[in-house]
Amino acid sequence: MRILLIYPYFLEDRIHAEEVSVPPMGIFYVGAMLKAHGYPVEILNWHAIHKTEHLIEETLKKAKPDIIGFSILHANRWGGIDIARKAKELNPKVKIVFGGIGATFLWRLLLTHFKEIDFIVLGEGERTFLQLVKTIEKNDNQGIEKIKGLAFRQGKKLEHTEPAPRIKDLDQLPMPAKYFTYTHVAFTRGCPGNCTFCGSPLFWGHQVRRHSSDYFVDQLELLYQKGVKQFYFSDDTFTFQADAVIAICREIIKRKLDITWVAISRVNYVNGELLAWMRKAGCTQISFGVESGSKTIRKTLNKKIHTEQVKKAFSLTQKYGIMARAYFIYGSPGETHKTIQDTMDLMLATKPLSAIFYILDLFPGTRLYTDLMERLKFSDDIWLERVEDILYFEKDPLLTREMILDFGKRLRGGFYQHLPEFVDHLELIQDPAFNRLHADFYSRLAMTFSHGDYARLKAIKAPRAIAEKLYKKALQYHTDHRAFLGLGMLFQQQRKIEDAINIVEQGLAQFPASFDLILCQALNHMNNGDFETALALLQPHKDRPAAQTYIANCLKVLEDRRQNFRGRNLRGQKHK
Ligand code: B12
Ligand code: SF4
Repeated sequence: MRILLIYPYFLEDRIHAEEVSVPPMGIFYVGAMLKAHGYPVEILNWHAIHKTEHLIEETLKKAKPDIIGFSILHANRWGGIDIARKAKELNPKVKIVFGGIGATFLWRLLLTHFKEIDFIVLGEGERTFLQLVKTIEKNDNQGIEKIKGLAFRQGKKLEHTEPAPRIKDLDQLPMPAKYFTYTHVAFTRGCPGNCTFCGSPLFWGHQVRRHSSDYFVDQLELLYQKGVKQFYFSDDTFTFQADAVIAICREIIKRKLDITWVAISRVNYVNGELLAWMRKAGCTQISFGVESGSKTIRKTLNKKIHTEQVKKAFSLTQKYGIMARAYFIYGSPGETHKTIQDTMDLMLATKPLSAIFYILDLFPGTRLYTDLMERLKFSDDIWLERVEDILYFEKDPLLTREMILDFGKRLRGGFYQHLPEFVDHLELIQDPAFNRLHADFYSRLAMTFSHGDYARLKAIKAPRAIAEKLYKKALQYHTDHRAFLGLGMLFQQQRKIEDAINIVEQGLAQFPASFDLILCQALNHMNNGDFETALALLQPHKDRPAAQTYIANCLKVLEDRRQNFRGRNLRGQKHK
């Protein structure tokens, strides 16, 4: 049995490509389950394959799969359908299986209208898919009906079996890191929340299941050994069980895993002790769903959090030097200029250093969607249109596109306008044990202003001045490689070459082996016209491609100078 697992493409390009470029974590779990049972599996991240379309056919022809499983989030279902169609054209016998949150909630529609799909795995996929593969291998058509958590066609009828019981002990799942390398990991499944716009509650259930701390850290360690240093913890509410998270943090520290990670949580699931451990174990950012400043809208969204909890969680998180990121949603039922002002007020009170503003989206499997469907009397057939998604306001006569655009502009504008104040307002806990971490926090933040997202946004005034201030703050706490380099590069951009040389010199005294600092210093000297010093710095690194270009530059200039000098001398001699 040759099995391919494919993460298909979305229809629209994203401004932030990283939102869609990483395959969902689940595809690795499903793949690991098959590998552990001896099946050859290949995972294809085809989020951008439509840009080189010929590769689809070429790859399928070469791989000759017997089964293809697709990981479907709602918005990439058309990519899955297109690829499935092509695969069936090439080999009508190939079995096409859709799984994932987008397939689970639309299984009827997908099986009714898209004959190229043979099976849909409903919900948690590992066990059901394994059983399906075994059954297909045995050619056991009767066996299909005994597999729990499956939907399929039988003649003209659609069938679905009873839901598969959720896996109680997640540690029983084969560890994906033994077979694959990836950066997104999840400790838990399920969320204590029950927000009306979110598909997670119905998909995963309300009971939060989790791995043991050891399994989770073993996974991190395996990936770390394979070279992964930055992780994205994908849990809905990573900090759901504080003691388990603290155990993870202790273990990361004990095993000396030099990693950084970001996580998602709810404002009512953090406290000082927990945040301190998280920071010490490498956490750099926590994203919190704040959604709206209007209590009425939060109620409509069933986001059970209070304004005071939001403020407290943000100030506490940032005190420990963890970037607190706010997710806001606008364009919700009942949204008006007044409720947008409420959101703005909450944002001003919360002072996040990062904020993402989403327009409320309609997803099958959410209460918002089901309620609206009942109220407006439409059916799942709306998804037969070749669109990625439908935004809530498109279905609400009280909201117009113009209003939504204006809301978004106001919120984003307000955030960028006030961001410099939020930065000034930062107050970190004063504890020498955190000095090195605080330096790291400030220099990371500075970097977003000097070279990252904030550097590119016109709406933010004087980002480089903010960066300079932050880099200097970092160095007040501790020597920090990123701060030396960042300042060096900033000064270089501003043509303050003497300042740049000074600060990089200080950096090199602390980090003499840093090639980045050496390169920066070499450039400083080149900018100063001192090519001999630059060359002397670069020569020991002549094996590195980045050094080679500059070495060639220096040699050329020095040679030209020599030639000129000789020319002048010769001309001078003739003159005499
Ligand atoms: C972390 C996260 C992100 C992260 C990382 C995403 C990633 N690629 O890993 C970021 C921030 C980048 C992100 C982006 C987006 N996300 Co998101 N995200 C999540 C979140 C919180 C966790 C995902 C996760 O790791 N789950 C744990 C793993 C184990 O589950 P899994 O991947 O679903 O896999 C299991 C099953 O689905 C199934 N399965 C999956 N694939 C396959 C394949 C086969 C063949 C089979 C048989 C089974 C199967 O079996 C797996 C194991 O049991 C979920 C909510 C949730 N809890 O699921 C939302 C969620 C998936 N995201 C959502 C959305 C809308 C998005 C975006 C479209 C947002 C945007 N505006 O662009 C993008 C989509 C791009 C993308 N590549 O994911 C929605 C999806 C709704 C929908 N019906 O499609 C969710 C459900 C949240 C919500 N609002 O309802 N997301
Ligand atoms: S939005 Fe977040 S808190 Fe609410 S149910 Fe979904 S994952 Fe949980």
